[in-house]
Amino acid sequence: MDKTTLDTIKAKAKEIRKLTIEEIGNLGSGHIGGAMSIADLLALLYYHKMKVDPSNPQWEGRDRLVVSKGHAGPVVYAALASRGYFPLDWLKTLNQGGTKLPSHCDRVLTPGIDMTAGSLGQGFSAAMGMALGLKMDGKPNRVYTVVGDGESDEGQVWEAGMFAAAKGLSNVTAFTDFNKQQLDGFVKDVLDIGDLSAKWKAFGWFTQEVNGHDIEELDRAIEAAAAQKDKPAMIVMNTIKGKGCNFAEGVEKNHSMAFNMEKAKEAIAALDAE
Ligand SMILES: Cc1ncc(C[n+]2csc(CCOP(=O)(O)OP(=O)(O)O)c2C)c(N)n1
Ligand SMILES: [Mg+2]
Repeated sequence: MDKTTLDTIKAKAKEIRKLTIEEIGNLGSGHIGGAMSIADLLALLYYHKMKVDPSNPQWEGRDRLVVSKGHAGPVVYAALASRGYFPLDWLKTLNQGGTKLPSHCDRVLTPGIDMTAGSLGQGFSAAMGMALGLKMDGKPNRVYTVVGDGESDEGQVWEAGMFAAAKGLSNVTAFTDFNKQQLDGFVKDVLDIGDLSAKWKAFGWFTQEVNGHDIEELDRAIEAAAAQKDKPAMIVMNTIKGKGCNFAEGVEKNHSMAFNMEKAKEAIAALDAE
């Protein structure tokens, strides 16, 4: 990746973070922690890696993205608005009456959302079904999907994982947002998932582990995943829940937080000063 591209993606990741903080601050509360941990990934996917056409969200030739941890909706909307799928103004309507941007992703309401999610485990399964359909049709589209580490406590994730390996779904690139925290606390305390990479490998997936905030490392892992001929690919991203939001990063109770615009503006100013 050349320096100009890298700088652009980093700038977009920062923009996506700022839009997300503002969007949730405007509403007064929301899932800030798990939103911030995937901002770098979304910037890389939407601005560099995925084949998409924001002016035609349903374009048949597009790559698909299923954010199975559907409570991260606000950061996906920030990325979509930033990329031009819909006006930035829509972000002010997050989770309010009549909105097209509900707190959890909804494929019927929002241009650019490929799958409804929120009931943990289901989006990931649906992504494997999409990939099988595309493969059966001989289509070149890739399916990208993001699953949470707490979400990986769901048995359904592992059933879908076993299925994808058995069907040789090499058109899948999945990411685990391994931010070590879930709703009620640390993943290791709620239900320890142990060595995630070893587990995905044992399930027959081509598995890599990266720093999920290092754009270049992520980019290389996505390239290696795309080169697979007969296996689905899992990229376990070590991330920090709340990354880049000064009052959420490194905090124990950062899953869903209540905060106002004043606090949001302070966090945005802190990001700008970085
Ligand atoms: C089937 C199901 N059970 C419980 C919930 C409630 N819930 C929403 S988010 C969440 C924690 C998810 O943790 P993780 O996947 O680690 O998300 P992140 O840290 O990325 O925010 C829970 C338990 C849900 N949405 N769906
Ligand atoms: Mg988590």
